[in-house]
Amino acid sequence: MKNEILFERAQKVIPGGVNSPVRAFRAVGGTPRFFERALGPHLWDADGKRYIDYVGSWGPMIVGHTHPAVVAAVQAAAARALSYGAPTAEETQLAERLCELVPSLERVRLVSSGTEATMTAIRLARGFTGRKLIVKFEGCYHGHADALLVKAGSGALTFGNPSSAGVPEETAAHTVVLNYNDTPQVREVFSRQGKDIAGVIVEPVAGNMNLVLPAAGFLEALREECTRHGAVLILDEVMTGFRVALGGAQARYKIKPDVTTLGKVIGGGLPLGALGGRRDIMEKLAPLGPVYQAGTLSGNPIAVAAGLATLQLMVQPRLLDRIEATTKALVEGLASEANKRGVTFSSQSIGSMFGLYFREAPPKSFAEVMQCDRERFNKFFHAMLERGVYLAPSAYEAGFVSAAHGDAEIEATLAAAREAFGRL
Ligand code: HOZ
Repeated sequence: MKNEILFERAQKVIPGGVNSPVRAFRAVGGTPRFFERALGPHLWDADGKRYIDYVGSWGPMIVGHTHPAVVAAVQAAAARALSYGAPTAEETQLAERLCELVPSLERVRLVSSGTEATMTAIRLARGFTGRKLIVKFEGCYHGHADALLVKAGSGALTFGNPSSAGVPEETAAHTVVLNYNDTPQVREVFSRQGKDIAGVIVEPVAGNMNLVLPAAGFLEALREECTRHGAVLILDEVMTGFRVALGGAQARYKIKPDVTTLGKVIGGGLPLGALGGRRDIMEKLAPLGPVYQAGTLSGNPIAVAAGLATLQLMVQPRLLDRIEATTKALVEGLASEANKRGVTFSSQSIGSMFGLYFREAPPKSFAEVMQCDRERFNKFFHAMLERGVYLAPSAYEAGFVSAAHGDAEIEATLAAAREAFGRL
């Protein structure tokens, strides 16, 4: 009951009652849960109900909620200062750690969100090449900067506004939208417009139209065409960074981008993003170069402390392998439960990210994602929620597992799924 009361009150002062659209539950219907605390793999809502969490704050909580080492680092940092608006040694330490883990990063700039990182990366690609066109892929979501809200995924897709109102046509005209995994189309566009393309931005594993893996040769083709035509290849690893592999999806797929955008995990649950890449490109950023970017809270000491502590936990031997195995057990278990009950369903995972699809096989394109049965997803979502499992409230989001999820959570989730599939 308390969730309902809180939602009603929120709607009187916050548009839609939420500060980020997907949270409003409009895609799945019903009342969003208002959370009061979280620990390890669990969340507790305002009514005191406990959930196994597969959203993980949309990705950041890879070591589990309120990990004692992260909380201690945050408390120690907060006791020293909340913000300086001036450099600290820890920012350099975090940049060094990122360069170590992701070898394509020669220089790193810390910002406060993934959106800021991608927005800056686009400006940088344009400033570096002196060109205007940006290539993106339908269903990929790169935050909410104007140039990137064209046929976007995530909430934009969920609510039927993949190209947002308020983005001037003149801005959208400089964004070329292609089909994810359509290599011939990429080649064709580069052969026609290659000399005008400033950069290509892509989620190396798409996680904002559910989860779609890159087809063999797709990322390689992007690399080749960008190199051939002098365009900047931007891998948006805000979601995949440290989830698909410790070195990001780029390590797993062996693709070296020119620029990488990061967020989520690198802030350990606090607002932090980053962009990094080739030195000659990154040094076009102010104060060294003419491409402007700034932020009062950039490199905030508390966010940096949370990020450093999280990455310190992530480098423990075999931690990622363990989360990957847990994620696999989850998706295989779900598919088997669906199968036993004759429900048309498929699933897949990579690292600690997963996708659930109400269709025969995992989709390979945006068009195939659109073929998933949304109504069935919504029913499944609510049946799971009732049974204490918190999935993303949209059929177009990837799911996330943390190091705190273990056999007990997987078993409990599969027990809930057994009943949920039975009710579809
Ligand atoms: N853009 C996020 C999902 N891909 C949602 C963020 C949120 O609601 O917090």
